Amino acid sequence: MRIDVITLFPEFMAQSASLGVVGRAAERGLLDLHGWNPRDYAEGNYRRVDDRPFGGGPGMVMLIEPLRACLAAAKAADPTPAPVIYLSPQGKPLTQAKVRELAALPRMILLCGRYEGVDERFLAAEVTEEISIGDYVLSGGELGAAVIVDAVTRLQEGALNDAESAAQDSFEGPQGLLDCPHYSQPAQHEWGDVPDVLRSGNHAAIARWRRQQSLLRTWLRRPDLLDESQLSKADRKLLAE
Ligand code: 6GU
Repeated sequence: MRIDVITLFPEFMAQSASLGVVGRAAERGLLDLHGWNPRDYAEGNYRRVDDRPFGGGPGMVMLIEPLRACLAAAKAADPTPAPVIYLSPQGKPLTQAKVRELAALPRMILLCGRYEGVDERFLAAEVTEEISIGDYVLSGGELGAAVIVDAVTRLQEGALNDAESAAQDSFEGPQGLLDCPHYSQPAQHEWGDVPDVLRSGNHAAIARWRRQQSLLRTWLRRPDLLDESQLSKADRKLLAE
């Protein structure tokens, strides 16, 4: 998948995409990430990318023309059509369902705003959709873009070493449940012992225990994710135990 990121801080994206699962996916050719800096498309000695807002008030607004030229260059670099996604707290909250939808695309363009925002006329003319990563304030869209890059990259075929690990992650099951607890060596520790069932070798019992833990955790921590009417009879029984 190709991802173009329009940002005043392309180094930020390059850094976050060079490590771990995302870095390895890029090495494997599963992710083709490109940074585009509007400043490189700004005119004049000062290469201005922002100016004061009409009507007054604090902060700066990103100008139409450098963004327009930058986006045009990004689009022209590859013929594959791509949605233009603006990262902003006014956007639709990101969900794993949305991540799955984006991960299936051949390409997308992520637009990171800085300062107080982007001239509304650019957004109206060029942006396909607006996405938020949560109800809190960030200084710019870069962290949101990094979140999307990570989440969609791990869903690319061959990005994870153990194909199983994606399917069992939180939110990835058919019911979108939280993950179960995990344990490793030592089996006995001053902070507690590993549950016997995980050491029993009984794979059916282990699967049942894990499913029950996922259900319980989701019910306790994120009841908003759990639609009990949608649970299977077996799941409802596990939750009631
Ligand atoms: Cl995606 N961008 C910005 N700039 N602020 C945010 C956000 C995104 N999500 C929450 N706050």
